[in-house]
Amino acid sequence: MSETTTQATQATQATQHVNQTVTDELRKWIVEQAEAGCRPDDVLEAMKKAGWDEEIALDAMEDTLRARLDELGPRKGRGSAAAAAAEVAEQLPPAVPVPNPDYVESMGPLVDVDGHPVRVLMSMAASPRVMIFGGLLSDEECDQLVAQSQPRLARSETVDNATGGSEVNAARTSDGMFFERGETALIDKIEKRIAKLVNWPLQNGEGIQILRYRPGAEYKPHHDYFDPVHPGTARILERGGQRVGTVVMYLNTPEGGGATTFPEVGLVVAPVKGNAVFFSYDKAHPSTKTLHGGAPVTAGEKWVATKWMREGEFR
Ligand code: PD2
Ligand code: ZN
Repeated sequence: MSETTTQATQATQATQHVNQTVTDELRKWIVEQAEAGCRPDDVLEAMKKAGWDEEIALDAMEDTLRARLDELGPRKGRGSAAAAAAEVAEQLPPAVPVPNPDYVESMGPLVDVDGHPVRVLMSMAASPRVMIFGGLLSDEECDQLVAQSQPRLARSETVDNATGGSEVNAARTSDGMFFERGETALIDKIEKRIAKLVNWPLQNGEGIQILRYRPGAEYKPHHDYFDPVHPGTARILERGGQRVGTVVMYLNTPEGGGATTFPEVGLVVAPVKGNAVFFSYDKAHPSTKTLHGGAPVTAGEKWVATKWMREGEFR
């Protein structure tokens, strides 16, 4: 371990907070490390060793060093803090094109998607990019999706990071199934509607997944993109590259609980039959702030249909 890393470890331990609150003391220490020429990777490692969550540590470094750069101004900002901040920024994967609905406020709240009216209930431009749609699916379409999927439900699996296969996971206590793309006339119609709404090729969509949550079931916060550091990811990316967008459609209105939450930004989306939440992520990185989860269902059942979109053709 280099000398700067040792210093970093000691200093981070001194400023550690079990509740992961980024204090002024920690920000001061991050700036000191950068200005002493400590590499951002070493600072991050030291913070992780001291018990900081990686995502919180990365965010704290980025925010602190960007703020320091602004404080120093354009000319003075060419010192070591600037270099360190640039290095943090450069470690981010490049941004890629993402699905994006054609919507501006001046259009009014109703968007016509091939004759099907969809209501824009909320639009957040970035960090995270999120839109909430009312009436993306009709009540009959929701009921049909539930009926068609029910006989094929099995305990949900999530991606096994080591192999790229799938495994049953305690973080996801729902039952689910996948439709093939275009498997039924209804699926085809809904997929075409989504492709048009979010301006993304039909061929880039994975097959729609249906999930049923019973009381107590939840989907703990996660990112929908595949983490590039996991060994199984390369295999998954062979089929169309990264995921770049998600549409979660609510097929019923649960009696209690079941909201879709974005805990980093305090956003809670109420599950309402026929409505949907859309979000996109232009890099496979927590800086997109797309960490999201399905809160526990407290009464009744919750049914959703999820459409994930890839960078390229999914086959
Ligand atoms: O059911 C949900 O609310 C939910 C939450 C988080 C679904 C997904 N993620 C998903 O299907 O990716
Ligand atoms: Zn998700």
